[in-house]
Amino acid sequence: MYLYGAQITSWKPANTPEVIFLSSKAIFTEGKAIRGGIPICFPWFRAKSDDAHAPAHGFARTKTWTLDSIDQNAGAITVTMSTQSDPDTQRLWPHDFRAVLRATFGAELNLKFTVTNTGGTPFRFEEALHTYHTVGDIHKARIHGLDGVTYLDNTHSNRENKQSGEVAISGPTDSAYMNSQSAFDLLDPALNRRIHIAKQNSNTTVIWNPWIEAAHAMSDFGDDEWQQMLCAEAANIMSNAVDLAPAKSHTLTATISIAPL
Ligand code: TA6
Repeated sequence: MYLYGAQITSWKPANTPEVIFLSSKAIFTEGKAIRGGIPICFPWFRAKSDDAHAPAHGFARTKTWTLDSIDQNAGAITVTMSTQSDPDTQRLWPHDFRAVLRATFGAELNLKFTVTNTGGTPFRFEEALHTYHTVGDIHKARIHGLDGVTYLDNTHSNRENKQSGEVAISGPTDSAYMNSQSAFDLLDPALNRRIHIAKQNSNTTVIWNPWIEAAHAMSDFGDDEWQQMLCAEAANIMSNAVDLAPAKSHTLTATISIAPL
């Protein structure tokens, strides 16, 4: 886990391969997002709607956070990091906030991302725990638990669709499942495992795989790495964005656990 972006890049419980994917080409340079791990997207997702020059996915992932505490409890380690508004963030987003990530590494990986409005006016924000999962073979992987959910397909200008059955990845995939709080499973026959993702206060689930062309176009991503990763993100984006009144807080929680298939 890095202070840079409060970004987790590895979680490997006993007796199972690494759960979190990190690109072999990831760049660790100020101002550049780390390719892989669990980037925190905040306070907007993808491009900023009113400023095409603003950094994609907000500024939280390219900020250096503060380490608040490390606690050990019942065989698990909880790391708490925080960041807040400053003149740089104000230039991009004129609001006062404090953000805290509380990450508990144990038999499960539990993430609590809390945003507090420390200013005097309400604000609206988007957020995502943009988790890159390691998969054994993307062609065989499936997402179970989104059947019947409406999603916006970002590979086709956010065209609306309805999920039927399990999600299979058979090409470039960038889907936002809206108004969905339900838990879901990433089924991975190649590694004989099920990654279970439960979430609270998250109304969007984003599923992303760049596939071949986009993989080639990313200099910080290996040309063939699209076959070994899948992003499954607990989020609140677009019509699920969060409105926060002054002095109020919002906590998005995601809990990742592993089981045999
Ligand atoms: O979560 C999916 C997504 O929003 C895609 O649209 C794609 O752009 C991906 O994130 C990666 O974004 P990045 O800014 O890290 O290259």
